[in-house]
Amino acid sequence: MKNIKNKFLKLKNSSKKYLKKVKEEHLVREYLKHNVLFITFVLTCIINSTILRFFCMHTLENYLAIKPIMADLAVIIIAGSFGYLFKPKNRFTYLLILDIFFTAICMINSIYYTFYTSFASVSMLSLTQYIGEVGDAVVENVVQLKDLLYIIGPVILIFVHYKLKKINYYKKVEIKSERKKRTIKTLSVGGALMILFLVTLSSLDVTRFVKQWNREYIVMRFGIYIYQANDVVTSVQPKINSLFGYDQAKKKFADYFKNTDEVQTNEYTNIFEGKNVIVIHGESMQTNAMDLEFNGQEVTPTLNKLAKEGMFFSNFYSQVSVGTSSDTELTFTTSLMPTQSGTAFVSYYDRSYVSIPKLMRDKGYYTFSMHANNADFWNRRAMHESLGYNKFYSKKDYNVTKENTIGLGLSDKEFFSQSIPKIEKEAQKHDNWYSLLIMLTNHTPFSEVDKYGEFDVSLKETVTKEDGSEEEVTYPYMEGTKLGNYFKSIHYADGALGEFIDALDEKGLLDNTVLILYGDHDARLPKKEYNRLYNYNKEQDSTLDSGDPNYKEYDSYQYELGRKVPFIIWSKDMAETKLNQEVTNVMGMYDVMPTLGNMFGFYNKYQLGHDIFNIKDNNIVVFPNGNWVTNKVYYNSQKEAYLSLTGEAINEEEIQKNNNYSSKLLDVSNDMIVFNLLKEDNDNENKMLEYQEKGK
Ligand code: GP9
Ligand code: MN
Repeated sequence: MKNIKNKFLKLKNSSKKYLKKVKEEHLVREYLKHNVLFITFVLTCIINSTILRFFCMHTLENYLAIKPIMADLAVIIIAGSFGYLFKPKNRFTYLLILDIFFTAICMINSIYYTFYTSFASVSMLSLTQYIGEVGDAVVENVVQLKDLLYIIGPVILIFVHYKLKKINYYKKVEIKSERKKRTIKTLSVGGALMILFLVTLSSLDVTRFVKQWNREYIVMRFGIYIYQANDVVTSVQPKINSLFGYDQAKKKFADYFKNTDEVQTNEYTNIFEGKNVIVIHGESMQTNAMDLEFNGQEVTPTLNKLAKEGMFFSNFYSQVSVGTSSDTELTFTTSLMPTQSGTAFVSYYDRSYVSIPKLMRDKGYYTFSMHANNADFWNRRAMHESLGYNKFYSKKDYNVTKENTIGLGLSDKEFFSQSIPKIEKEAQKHDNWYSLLIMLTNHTPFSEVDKYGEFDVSLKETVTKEDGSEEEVTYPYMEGTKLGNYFKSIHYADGALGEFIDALDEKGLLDNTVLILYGDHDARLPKKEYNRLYNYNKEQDSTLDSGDPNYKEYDSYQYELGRKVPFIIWSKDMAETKLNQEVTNVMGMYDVMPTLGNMFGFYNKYQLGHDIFNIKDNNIVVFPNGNWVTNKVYYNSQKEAYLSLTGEAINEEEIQKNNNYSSKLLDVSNDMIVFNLLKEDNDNENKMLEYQEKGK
């Protein structure tokens, strides 16, 4: 301790001395005098990147954000520092090239943002059609004066250089032997700034950076230059991944699917043939919320009603990796698993997929998706096309204002109500249609509680007092907790869903329609709050002691198994039919495509899941991290531990067999995406369709 104190004092003294020296010897003035060109370079680049953020994201918080300035500055200084290695003339050329490069990044992003309200990605360069789109728009009105403003940066640098040359500045200040020293000193300043920036990052910043799906967020935290560098890495990585191992992957793939040719039927085969479809992507909806009531009020009355009247899969899991929402979309539509690195939506959007919308399209359906968020979130603009949606209604098709926004974007109630006329229009134009609506409001951090409407999550009890009179006592219970806020939020989303179904019915849009709803993933809420939920000690407003006779165990297994999400198939007239049932066999998102395929009459030879009505209690749900669950056992691959779900002893051989099955499945799935193994099949199929078309 004493040691640390001494060191601290030493550091304090030496920095004091240094500051004194700086003051006495006018070091700042001297530095400025000797580095005019470099300083001009730094200033023009940092002003450009700040202007870019200023034009794109107009909130006070964004204007004043220090993190992106620090990051941009560090990058500019580090890159520019190498200029000192050159003699002045070449140094100018070097800095000018850098300046033009940084300016180009700002300009391209500025134009891209004007058009797409998001930042540019080099991976999109292969999408020529978008360039075409942008090209047309450029002629019309996309390049605005503000996008040209950035050019002033390099112009100033050129101007300053010639001015300096004129007054013989370089000859006066340049000392050849100092070049290396100046480079190292400048590099160290840039490096120190970068370290300072890195330590300010939160874990959320880091995960968002890795996922690269919310580009605005990354630019706001990491600055435009780091964003673009990260974008290049994420765009190039899939290309590198697919360079090696193609032959082996192809062989494994052929082996895996060699016995899956025959189509199995059951009592639900073709039961929905010809029906229209509305798929609802229920953001962060968890099954455990459906079982709960607070003071006699259900948390999710709409979901409960749908589950009661329709087909409810109560032992159902999503299978997401870092791609969360987008991973679920992938697995739902293709019966493939998320990729082992990156996310399919961002890194592998240009692969060939066999998907529900494509197969429905082959059956004559018109397919469209709807999400009132930025179309570039999770790269949906590109990926929804790859997945076979004819049309994607995104933020630009909705009226989004400050008033109707909650959390990430347009509130679910508004989203649904503005979607109705769009669905109506499509329904009038097309005999058969398939749609996907992606909800948004029930998204972490569930903090805009005042916008969710009234839903009390306290505990109210009526007690009889000594004099016989009754009094209502309120205990805080889940009020003020994150889990409590989640219940308020999902209650809001559930209400929005209820209103939507009523409105659809009023318009007659439910008459020949099947509604399919899934929760996209769990809400990732703290385990200890579930402990409070299930073990509330109202007298002390705390959690019951584990020794208490009423204590219900909620360990990490319970928590992991509690991540179930609802999956419901519902239509207006289903309550009286054999379809009205609860399916309790364990099922995963990858089983949806085979199960629905049988019901609607389409088939994907390369599905990884199974029709739940064929596989029944023999099913296994594999998670991207290698965990898996069956009706009998849950296996955690990180801990290499398992839990029997029936109380029966578990056979080690079975664990081994399932581990092998899981790792094979995950490998094949990953290879299919990375090496684009479905391309040939799809190409052949397309040729077949063209041939049939021509033959008509
Ligand atoms: C983004 C939304 C949320 O548009 O779908 O994605 P998530 O954070 O849940 O993956
Ligand atoms: Mn989600």
